[in-house]
Amino acid sequence: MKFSHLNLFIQDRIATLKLNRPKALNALNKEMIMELHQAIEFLDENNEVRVVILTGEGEKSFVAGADITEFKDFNKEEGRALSATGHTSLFNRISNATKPYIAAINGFALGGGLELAMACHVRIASTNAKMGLPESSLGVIPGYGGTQRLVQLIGKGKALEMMFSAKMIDSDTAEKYGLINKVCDPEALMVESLKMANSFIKNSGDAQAAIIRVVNSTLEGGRGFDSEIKEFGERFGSAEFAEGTKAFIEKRKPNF
Ligand code: DAK
Repeated sequence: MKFSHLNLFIQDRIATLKLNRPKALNALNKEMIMELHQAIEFLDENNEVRVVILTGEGEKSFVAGADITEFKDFNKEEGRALSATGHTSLFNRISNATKPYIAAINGFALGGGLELAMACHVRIASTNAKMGLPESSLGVIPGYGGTQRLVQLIGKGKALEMMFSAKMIDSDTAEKYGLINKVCDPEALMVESLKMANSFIKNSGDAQAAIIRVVNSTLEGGRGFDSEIKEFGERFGSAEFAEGTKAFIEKRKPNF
């Protein structure tokens, strides 16, 4: 398959899906979300592929969030609708995939980028990675499942601290919190990810698909996710959202 912002390689039953928009630190725009959706549909139906590794091109960034220039002018309805579409076409799609997804976090994983990594089933990060949900610094909230999946992974107290402070944490802290499964040197990231993928391939794919369904039957969907979509849309009408996104574009601190 050919994409503008993604590279897909398949070898020895492992697919590597690389986000490729390095000049914008792989920020997720609409086109990338659509391409990721197409790639996931294709990989889900491809019986040759047993595990998918999702990573970013370059050494600096996995995904530095949703593309701020694209959503800055949205109104409430556009924000709510795009959040709902993102949930179903990408984030929930990965979380409910029929095979394991490993996020290989090679640098910044911020906002929608960390939400993408959290939608994957497991995460390995390089020592230079930085993770955070900075949405409240833009006057918005995590809108792609982050409010729910961060709490599930690291617990309410630490998750709220990360969301309130909008600060990034390093890989060692993320490992201590349980946000990631493993840390390694940047040069070893793909080797370690392939090692983990191979350890999964040895076991039953049918059983793994069933494990994903059963684990997700209590953790995915439900009122928390619906409430996030609704509240996310509400933020788009606020003066603080206008100030937060304007400040980012003007490369200054917001005045809340
Ligand atoms: N969007 C657009 N462009 C981005 C970007 C982003 N998220 N992150 C970086 N870039 C661009 C920068 O503007 C810059 O472009 P040029 O100025 O060169 O044209 C280029 O990438 C390189 O970035 P920097 O020059 O800033 O690089 P630094 O090393 O100095 O800093 C950084 C790296 C990652 C700390 C910094 O770039 C940064 O703070 N980036 C923004 C992080 C962030 O706040 N991300 C957004 C989180 S909020 C939605 C659903 C969900 C969401 C939104 C909408 N809908 C349903 C509508 C989720 C929102 C988020 O993800």
